[in-house]
Amino acid sequence: KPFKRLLLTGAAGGLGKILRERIKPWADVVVLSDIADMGVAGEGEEIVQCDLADKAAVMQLMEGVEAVLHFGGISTENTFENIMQANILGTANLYEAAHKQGVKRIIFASSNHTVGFYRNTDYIDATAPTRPDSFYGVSKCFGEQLASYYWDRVGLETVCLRIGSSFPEPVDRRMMVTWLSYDDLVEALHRSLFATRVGFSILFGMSNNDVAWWDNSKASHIGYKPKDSSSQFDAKFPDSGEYPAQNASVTYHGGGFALAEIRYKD
Ligand code: NAI
Ligand code: 15L
Repeated sequence: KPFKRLLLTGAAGGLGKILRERIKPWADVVVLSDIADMGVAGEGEEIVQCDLADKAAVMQLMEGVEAVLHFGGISTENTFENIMQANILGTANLYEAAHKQGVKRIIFASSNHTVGFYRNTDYIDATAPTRPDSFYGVSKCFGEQLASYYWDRVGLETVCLRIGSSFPEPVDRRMMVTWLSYDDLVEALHRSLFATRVGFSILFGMSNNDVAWWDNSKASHIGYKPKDSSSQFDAKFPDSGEYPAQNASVTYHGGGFALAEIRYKD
């Protein structure tokens, strides 16, 4: 198998549970980590329950690891204080441990909320300045900048996968644009892990949907080829063709995140 030890953080989460089954062929041992319970380790799995904000624990977690799929953290808007611990401090601990342990590449589960304040009439590529729509989005921008720094300074490679909406199917009209099927998520991760050279790259994680807000031409070296399209769900959203909509929750790329209250602390 290509890797001896591959680490997946966020293994107890929605995407982590899907990936746990799908990434087994990529490594002799998949190290699964989360702050939450992950059940019993199967064949070829090791389970390490820890808080990413705990630097010593993350250092230990990283021993012998060759590559990381970093999906752990708070995945929607929250207070700044909570986001700071899990996503900002947690991601900094992860990068420092990865550097110290000689990890070659990290795939960072970034988010469309790094650019969530662009409007549904904007079509952007990876060179567009970030426009986060939430503390959550700001924390993902921090993660991306940290990845850029570790690449330039010590040659640790990262693909920042700016995931749109990765769920079994779109649940609203906005997700007809932002949807990333689970199969295409796995394809994006596979290409990102095994492309010859990625340096610091940004890849938008979306399926081959009829309407797109994001242009992946700057990431052609990764070779990501989505196979699914949200068009298979057209019947659920018969007015999708009328994009852009006049509904506030789809005014911005980030949808409702851009409209949420600012909550600094609990
Ligand atoms: P999720 O919330 O289901 O999973 C996140 C996991 O991280 C949870 O199991 C949680 O226990 C764990 N976690 C939270 N704080 C932690 C801490 N301090 N230490 C260790 N583990 C901690 O979210 P989901 O949907 O599985 O997303 C996974 C990743 O992908 C997240 O980083 C999210 O921001 C990102 N993402 C997901 C999108 C989606 O459409 N599902 C879209 C864009 C980004
Ligand atoms: C995200 O970043 C979240 O993790 C996910 O729960 C969805 O809200 C997704 O973005 C989205 O924008 O649909």
